[in-house]
Amino acid sequence: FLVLAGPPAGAADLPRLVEKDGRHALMVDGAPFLMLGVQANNAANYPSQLPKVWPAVKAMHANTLEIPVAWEQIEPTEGKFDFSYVDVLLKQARDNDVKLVLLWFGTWKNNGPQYAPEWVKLDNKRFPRVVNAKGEVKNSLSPHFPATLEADKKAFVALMRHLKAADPDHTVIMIQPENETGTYSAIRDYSPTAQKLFEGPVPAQLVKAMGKTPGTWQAVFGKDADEFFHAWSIGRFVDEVAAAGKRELPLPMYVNAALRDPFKYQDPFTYSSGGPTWNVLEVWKAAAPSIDALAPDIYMRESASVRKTLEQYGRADNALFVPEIGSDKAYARYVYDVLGRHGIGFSPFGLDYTGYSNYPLGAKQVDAETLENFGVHYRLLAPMAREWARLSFTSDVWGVGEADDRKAETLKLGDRWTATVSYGEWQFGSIEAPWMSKAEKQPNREIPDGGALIARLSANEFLVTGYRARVTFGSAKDERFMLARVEEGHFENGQWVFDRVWNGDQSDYGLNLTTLPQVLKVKLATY
Ligand code: N0T
Repeated sequence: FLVLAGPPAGAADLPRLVEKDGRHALMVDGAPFLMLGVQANNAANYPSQLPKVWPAVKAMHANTLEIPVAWEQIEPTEGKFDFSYVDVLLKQARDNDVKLVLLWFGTWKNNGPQYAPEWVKLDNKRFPRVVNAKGEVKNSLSPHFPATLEADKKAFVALMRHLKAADPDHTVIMIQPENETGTYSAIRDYSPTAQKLFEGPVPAQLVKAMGKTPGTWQAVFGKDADEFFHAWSIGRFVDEVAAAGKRELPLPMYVNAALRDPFKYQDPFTYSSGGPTWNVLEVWKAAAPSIDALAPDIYMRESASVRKTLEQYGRADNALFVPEIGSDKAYARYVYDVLGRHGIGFSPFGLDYTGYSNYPLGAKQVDAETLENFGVHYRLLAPMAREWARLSFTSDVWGVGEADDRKAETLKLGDRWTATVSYGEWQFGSIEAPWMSKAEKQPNREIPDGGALIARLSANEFLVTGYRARVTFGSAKDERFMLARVEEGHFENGQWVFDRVWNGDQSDYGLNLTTLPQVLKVKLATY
């Protein structure tokens, strides 16, 4: 027989973001990967800081570190590149067995070019800034000048070319070109160059994608014209940067959004206008086909706002990925909402020991306890991360984090079964005895921290896990039903290992998921 050549030895599968039937998977080493991430603080991007980063990654049981690569550090002098930090980072990530997501801090970092080299950010003539409607020059660079695009693109391409050579095993699994693009206190650029474009026709690509008829921006989009123009212009810029980088090394690339109010109209002057906020997702999709996902940075605390945001960004044509979420305890349980909606990854921001905390957005301080708020969930999920990612890509999954009102929620598991997830109860049912104090009857925690996940294994079988929640199954059709078998086990090297059967008190009053790492396989039946 002829033995046909397989992939060349040493060339690992390239990470990819794939979609099937509206579900998504981040493929890493050829299989779906669940990213249990953490983002380092902003100025952690130096070799001196890395020893303060890895211990936090480890303590949280995270499998991926998101960390910046700054334009100013790789190209301090135009045309002279220095990848020494990137090389140290790659080596240490491998030694720590942690995957990387690199954040390209270039033309836009929270709307401004602070992370661009001085030869860029101090040269207004060559790299013009946005001028707002009042004629004020803002710090944000304008997306309309080819010199800016070419300079950013050249540096980003050099980075991707370097990665191609320096990272054959793909320790780097995703790239975020730019960071929270857009402009604060200007809806768009009103400079003469921009104005001329604004008065011209809307590009055919966008007209078609939005189902409109051709015309000027004002004629086609009315009151949204200024913001859509800025979003399109930044989207096109970022797409060109990403596409050029992908020609070197086609890693998955996503962009992150500084969010606007998820429910009601917000004046674009008051948020990062032009970034991928929910109202311009269509514009960004049309402008940036090289971008694999548009992703929300979540710093809203209310569970209703978080869920609304997840609903806006988790779409059949957009993988749900949360590259930043606040670092304090109240945010941790949202990992269950994200995964329950087929999310591919989750990453609290700014958890390391470099000595910074972004309160009031996140935690007041970063210490072992802060890390453990996320660690309790990652410790549970890490051993089953691959299994979960596979189920999320190929099957039905559900999940909720404890809502602000602490109330029980009933999930519909297809048309035959339901699961009610409840919190703050004793394991032995909801019996109230005369000797119980009021506080004992309602043993709620100060901050909601519970959640549960369910995945379909077959028509009547489900995988269940969670933290400080009770899962009570039911029949959606009022059939007489029972838990035929509840197996507790754990995953070892991708294999299910049976530990015991839960029965009697352990299952008569619902399945109580505690602070222990519990994973169950539940078989439902009727009688
Ligand atoms: C985030 C982070 C970092 C409700 C803030 C959030 C990170 C960037 N920006 O620590 O700077 O690099 O992506 C902006 C949140 C705006 C305020 C929202 C109030």
